[in-house]
Amino acid sequence: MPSSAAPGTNIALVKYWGKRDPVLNLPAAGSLSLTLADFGCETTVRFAPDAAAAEGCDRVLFGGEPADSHFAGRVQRFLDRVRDRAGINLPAEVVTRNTVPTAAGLASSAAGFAALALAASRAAGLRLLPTELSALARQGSGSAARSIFGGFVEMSAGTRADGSDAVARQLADESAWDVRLGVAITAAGEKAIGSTAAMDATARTSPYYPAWLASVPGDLDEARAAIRDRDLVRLGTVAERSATRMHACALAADPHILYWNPATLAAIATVKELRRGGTAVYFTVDAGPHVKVLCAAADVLRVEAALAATPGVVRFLVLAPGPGAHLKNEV
Ligand code: 2P0
Repeated sequence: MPSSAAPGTNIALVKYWGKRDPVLNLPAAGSLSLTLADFGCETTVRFAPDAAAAEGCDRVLFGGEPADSHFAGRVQRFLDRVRDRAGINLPAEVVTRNTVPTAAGLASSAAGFAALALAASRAAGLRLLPTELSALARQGSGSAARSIFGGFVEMSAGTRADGSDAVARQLADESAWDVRLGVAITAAGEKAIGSTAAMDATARTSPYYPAWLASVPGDLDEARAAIRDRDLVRLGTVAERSATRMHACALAADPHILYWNPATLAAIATVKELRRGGTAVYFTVDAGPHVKVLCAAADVLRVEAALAATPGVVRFLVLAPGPGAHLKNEV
């Protein structure tokens, strides 16, 4: 039976940047994120003798076209883990499309591997617990472990060598707090350097990397407490600090890693201007030039008006907290 899953992506408020084991894809520190509604991908998987694209090769379609060999290889290696676990040896067909607006430059491996973990495990006959799905999704992409759960989610670095405790858990569900995540799109196109390679280069060459890792547990404590108390000022403050420290650490790599463009800085200036005017809005930036902002739902129109009018911002999207990954026919 084919299985379809359509999780939302997630935006980290305490960032993941660095691995303790690149083979098992274990993070070097924890992270904390907000899962978003309707902003991810939809993936259908079926295992069948006729599913192969060629001998020994799964068929992977992305947006209706055969996926490039890099992505198809990453998917096939992920599916091998699922086949091993389910004890099957059938080729797979994977049909995936982004539900992110096209050309937004925001396609995310977080939603992609969360969808693949759920859809592929079900299609292979497995019924995994959410924690097991999170560990499986993590092996595709670290941030994907978080998109298994909705709302506010914490990912643990874990301490076990096999990574079984490097999983996410939900802190508060998507209806717990009426916040909005806005995305100021500042440029189209591929990012300068993929996050996996950039994390590796940062860990090897940035003199600030140990200090970055040492700062994460305190930020997690602070963010957890802020979510518990629904304290937007406290959560926003720690989110900005985590993002700027992550980028400072990457910027200190050799050669440096710089994701920001002039519009990134202009959007950050707008956020600070809004705050001076009394609006509680806070920014975060991932491995790309776009600026994400966190604010109360009641303030989002004012925030949108200011950011959409910022020079270099080509589009502004407003997203609400969303549920965790679920099968499409089992809502
Ligand atoms: C995050 N990012 O916490 C951080 C902040 C980007 C910046 O997780 O190597 O695609 O596949 O585990 O999950 C993006 O990294 O990296 C990411 P891999 P992933 O959201």
